[in-house]
Amino acid sequence: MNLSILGIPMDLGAGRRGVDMGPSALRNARLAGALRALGHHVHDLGDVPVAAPETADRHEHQGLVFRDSILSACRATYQQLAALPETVFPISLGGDHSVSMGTVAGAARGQRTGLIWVDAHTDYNTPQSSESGNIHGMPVAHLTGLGDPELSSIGGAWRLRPEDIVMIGIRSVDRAERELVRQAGIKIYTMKDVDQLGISRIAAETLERLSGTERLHVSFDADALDPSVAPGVGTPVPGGLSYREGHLLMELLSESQRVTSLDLVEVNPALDTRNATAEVMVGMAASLLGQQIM
Ligand code: HAR
Ligand code: MN
Ligand code: MN
Ligand code: MN
Repeated sequence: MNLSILGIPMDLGAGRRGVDMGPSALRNARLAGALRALGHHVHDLGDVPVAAPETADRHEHQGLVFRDSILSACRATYQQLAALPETVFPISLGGDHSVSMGTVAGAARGQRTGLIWVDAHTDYNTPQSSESGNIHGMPVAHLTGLGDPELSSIGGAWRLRPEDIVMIGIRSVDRAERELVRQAGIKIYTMKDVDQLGISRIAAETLERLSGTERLHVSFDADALDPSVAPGVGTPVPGGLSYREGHLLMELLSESQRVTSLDLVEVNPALDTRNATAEVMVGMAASLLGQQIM
């Protein structure tokens, strides 16, 4: 496959600084080399320009922290990805999870797209429901058209349908956010579901549910994994996916040959131990893109 890597070194959407170093950490963990070893042609597009928090205008546009700078970076991300040929598989490197307002819309290329959101959090807050004002808790709501009108139209008139979203690994949802997710009808597999059903069944059900979509995007937030596996994240939540559960999910999605784009987000080297979290995430990408045990 032709893979294109795009970095979005942005931490403006998160409450803690440091995820802007995520793209460097993932490249240093030999992302491109690991994917080339699987036979892919890998092209690195470099990084999207992002304002630094020290110079960006923090002013809270209707409670949205750093909204204008995040909008600019997500628009630039969208434009780069939307311009790629349809046969190219984009891998976007965050950055905090607000980057996905640009990556999912761009990777969709205007087509009906299924979204597999692997995360401890549902990231379905609106500006009204958010308790923090941090935009990384809001990207999915905006992709479905809720919230700030400009953040929700980064991909023009394109929208993600709530019935085309599946979330896996969930274990931290704000009170008002829970109501929004329920109302939208998004399919959620909490960690309780992972424990009870197992990843194998969840992967099969997910693929079945999203069988009507033209494209399939995996957005992998490092905090979906248990903090013992992925310590370098800004909002760790105990009780996450094990190393093998993460890999098995990626292996089963890979076997389907239906996935068309990927995000690796929320890797925070400032909170990490010897780049372990970036290395684990590179392994997840390799499993999604064909690495096999035998
Ligand atoms: N729900 C909280 C908020 O909206 C926490 C946001 C989640 N943080 C992330 N994204 N790392 O998944 O502020
Ligand atoms: Mn090339
Ligand atoms: Mn997230
Ligand atoms: Mn998260």
